[in-house]
Amino acid sequence: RDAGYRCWLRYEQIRDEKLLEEYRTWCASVVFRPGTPVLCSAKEELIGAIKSLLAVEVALSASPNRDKFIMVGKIGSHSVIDCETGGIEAERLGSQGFVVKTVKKPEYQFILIAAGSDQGILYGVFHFLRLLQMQREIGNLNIHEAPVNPLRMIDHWDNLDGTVERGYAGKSIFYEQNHLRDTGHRIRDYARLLASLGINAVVINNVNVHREETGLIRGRLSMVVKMAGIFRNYGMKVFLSINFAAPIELGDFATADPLDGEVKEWWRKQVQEIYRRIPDFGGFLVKADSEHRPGPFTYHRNHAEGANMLAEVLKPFGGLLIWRCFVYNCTQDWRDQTTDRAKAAYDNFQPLDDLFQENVILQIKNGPMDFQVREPVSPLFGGMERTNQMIELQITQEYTGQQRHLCYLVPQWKEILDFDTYARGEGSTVKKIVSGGLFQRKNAGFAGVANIGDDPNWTGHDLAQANLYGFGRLAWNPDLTAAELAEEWIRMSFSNDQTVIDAISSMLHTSWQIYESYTAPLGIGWMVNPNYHYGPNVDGYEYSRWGTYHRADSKGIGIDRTVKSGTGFAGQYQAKNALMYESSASCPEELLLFFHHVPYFQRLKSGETVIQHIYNTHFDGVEKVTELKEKWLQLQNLIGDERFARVLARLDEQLEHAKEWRDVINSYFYRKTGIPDELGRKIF
Ligand code: GCW
Repeated sequence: RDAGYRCWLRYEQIRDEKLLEEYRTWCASVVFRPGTPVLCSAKEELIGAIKSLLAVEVALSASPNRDKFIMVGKIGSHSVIDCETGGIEAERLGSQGFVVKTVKKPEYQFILIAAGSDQGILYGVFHFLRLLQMQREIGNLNIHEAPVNPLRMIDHWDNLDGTVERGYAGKSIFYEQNHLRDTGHRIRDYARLLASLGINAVVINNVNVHREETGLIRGRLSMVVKMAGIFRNYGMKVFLSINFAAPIELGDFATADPLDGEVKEWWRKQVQEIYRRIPDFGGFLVKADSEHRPGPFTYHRNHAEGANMLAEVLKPFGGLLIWRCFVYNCTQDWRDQTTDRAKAAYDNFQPLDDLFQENVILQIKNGPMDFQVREPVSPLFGGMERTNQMIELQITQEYTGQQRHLCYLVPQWKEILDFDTYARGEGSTVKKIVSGGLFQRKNAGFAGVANIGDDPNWTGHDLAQANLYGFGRLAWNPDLTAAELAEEWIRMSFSNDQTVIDAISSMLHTSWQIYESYTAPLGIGWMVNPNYHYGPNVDGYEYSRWGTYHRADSKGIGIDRTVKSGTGFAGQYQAKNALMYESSASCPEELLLFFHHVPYFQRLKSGETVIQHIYNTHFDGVEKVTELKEKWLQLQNLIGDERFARVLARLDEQLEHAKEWRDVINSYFYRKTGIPDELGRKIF
């Protein structure tokens, strides 16, 4: 097995003799009576991990028979457990929280892992194993945890033919030639990885639902049944992306009008059959009227009418209907300077606030454009108080180096989650909106577009595993810091050696800004090769129909999105933010070109002009990649497996490619403006 395969569940044997002894005294005896599949998964994980970490045989029993042990069980299942958890209100733990606690009695001492549900126990076990892997003290534990976000979902853009849209780590681990791959063990290992983070929902097919995938709700339902079986054992519900025009495409109807009674009846029948075979089915995810996907617009119905029809059908079964807000005009004329893609989601959905059913959740991309290296937060967060919302983040690195460049995205996500929308005054952060807390909504949460494939190490770039890890942990608790998450991930995936932790942490922490510095400047985005979205092409999207322009000429660059003289996008925010973005003096500099068209000679706070900033950051970015590589080289003898060489190869590629970015961008602006670099460096 490839050293990258186990990710953060390596369970590498602990070398420190003292620690080993200490851990063994607690862990060699486990009291656990697993009665359900989820509890069996928890037991297997716990026993397997202890054996591997501590090289010890584990005695499993139904009741205490030693003076030190681990006790796992549901609150209400054992008098010893109840005696210790009596004071904890069920409310505090919720339906998925847990307790991990060291209990010291005169007769015996034990570590208790308890919860009100099977899922909670599974999460508690993984939490405990994280402590062991990180070599933490376990003699005085008193941990209570409950997830902040109700829905913690991974979205797969996998197609049945085995391709993965925007996948950079090989083929789908699920499908091949329209069948399930014979890799039940791999899907199970994937489920373990996700469960260890607290993920509780998985969308198993691409939001672009093509012909074959349309049949997943009917002819191919048995595939879904099998997948649901694997994920269920790890506490996850399976969701399907559906084709809004399925009533037509599966051959029965001439219309998919959501207000047509027969169409609704048709959906009801499909849903009934799905729930007959998968009683805990999660629900549907829908990309409608977006990038040529069908939707309610065809029938002059709005998104609420489209979503509610499906929601009503799912409701009796407890299903959710997740509706994406990625709706914009993808056939824009580039000459048209009044249409603004950034405004589209808000324009389409904000007027519908209050019209959606209770089991509908709007899934909103973090920014108003599309997962660029830098964007403002979508103004829909904080703009719809009476509608369930969840945030969609892109773990797969479509626009952030495609897992060939190092780009740790957690710092970016933290900025987004901590952004204050001011919807209910100060402190109305995005994280409080998507947790459901701010507007008291129970259906809310996180979705992340998966970055894994069938590469031996799951993510292509070994260090890209940190993004999946960070996403899942933030979905559990968005208050965790980027530094804490990096450290956890490094300790578990690589080593507890401080040199390794320091070096990789510093690489991760600087990587997003490094990537930003040699790609599109000051929040303008894009400048990539069309379709693939890899590699520099400043005008790649400039004269296209996708609404993604930079409007550079010989004098200036940027989009005027102000209310006063531009597209008016800035006005979609609550007053305080709208004002901040409206003026180029108060607009955060990293977003300057997103909101303003400015002359190249405009000065930034640093004193440098915009054009000089472009040159400087691009030269500097390449230098910084060299430093990344140097940091990694220091670890040669500390990471003794194929991961070392593999990451090194990616860093070499990144370095070459960063030079390409630097030279293409700098040459473009030098030629466009004729303004030389003040430092006289080589520009082509
Ligand atoms: O970013 C764009 C991608 C498409 C994707 C789309 C979406 C799944 O380039 O590949 O389609 O967003 O999010 O729907």
